[in-house]
Amino acid sequence: MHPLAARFEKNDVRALAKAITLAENNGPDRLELLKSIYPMQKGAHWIGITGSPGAGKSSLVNRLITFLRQKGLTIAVVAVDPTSPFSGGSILGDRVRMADHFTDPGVFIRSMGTRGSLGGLSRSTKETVRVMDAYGFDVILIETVGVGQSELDIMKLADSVAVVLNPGSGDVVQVFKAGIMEIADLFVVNKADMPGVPKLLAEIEAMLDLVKHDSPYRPPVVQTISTENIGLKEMWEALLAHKTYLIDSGEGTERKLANLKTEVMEVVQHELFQQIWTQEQKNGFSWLADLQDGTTDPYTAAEQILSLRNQPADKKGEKSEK
Ligand SMILES: Nc1nc2c(ncn2[C@@H]2O[C@H](COP(=O)(O)OP(=O)(O)OP(=O)(O)O)[C@@H](O)[C@H]2O)c(=O)[nH]1
Ligand SMILES: [Mg+2]
Repeated sequence: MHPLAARFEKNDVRALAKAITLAENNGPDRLELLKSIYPMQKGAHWIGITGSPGAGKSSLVNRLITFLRQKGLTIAVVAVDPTSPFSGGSILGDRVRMADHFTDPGVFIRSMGTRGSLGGLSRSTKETVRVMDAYGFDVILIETVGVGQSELDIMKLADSVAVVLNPGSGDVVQVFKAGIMEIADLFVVNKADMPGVPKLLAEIEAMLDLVKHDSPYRPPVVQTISTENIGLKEMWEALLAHKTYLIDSGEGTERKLANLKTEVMEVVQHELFQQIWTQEQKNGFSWLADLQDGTTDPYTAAEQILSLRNQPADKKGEKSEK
């Protein structure tokens, strides 16, 4: 077993933080760690929380943490910011907002940006969530702004996806266009203290009639005012009901298998890229000069890189010696 994983059993939170960093930073024993972690997972409820910027996702997460802590549950949060290469901006706001929980050992918060994930944000998010699950948190909340394909991919890894909408925002059209509708398991009408709630509710129902008319599961809609702790109980009950549905219908198993397939292919893609990158770094990107001279083209160069990878190790040695 990887030494960091072994320290999980003693509830060593520094080992948890280190393990996530190792998973993110492509350390040499990254795969060893992840292999140790995988069977240690305890089956936490993975909950995705998505919605437009400023919809109140972080406020909801923050209040939900307090609510769930009162029930004796432990919670980990991954705040993903795919739009920013640096963990600044809105994540900084989240950190401040979630600071209430900083001293609580039953709560662990981690923010992630695209930095370090080499374009595989959904893969690295999944690895982080798995590490958190192995550590033993009961609930894992994954917050991300729902704007693009990478966010959609991230949300697909969750057991239950909550989409946060606001009255008077035109959110429904956005959600529909972005394809989020299909992956939503719960709609949260947050800022229900603002005008326009009945209109938004009608829009959501109309959209559900269109998209989910032949689906065995119709996502429920709950109203919240996160700033006043209103609707959290209903939100939590809806999430629990969805988890029960996943188990009873067998859909949970199906989803997990589909996700595993994607995950393996993502890992292959990532590891292959890492190998080739290392190989080319060693060879000093030797084709670059030919490209500059115009004696080769990007496609031939790529072919040569790939064929070099397929050569037996001894031949590779010969090549790089010359
Ligand atoms: N009136 C009202 N304001 C709210 C409610 N929930 C959140 N807000 C406010 O909305 C603003 C945005 O809240 P956040 O929780 O940061 O929203 P977010 O979705 O996490 O934002 P990003 O992470 O930047 O996308 C804050 O000023 C909150 O105080 C609510 O129920 N009612
Ligand atoms: Mg936020």
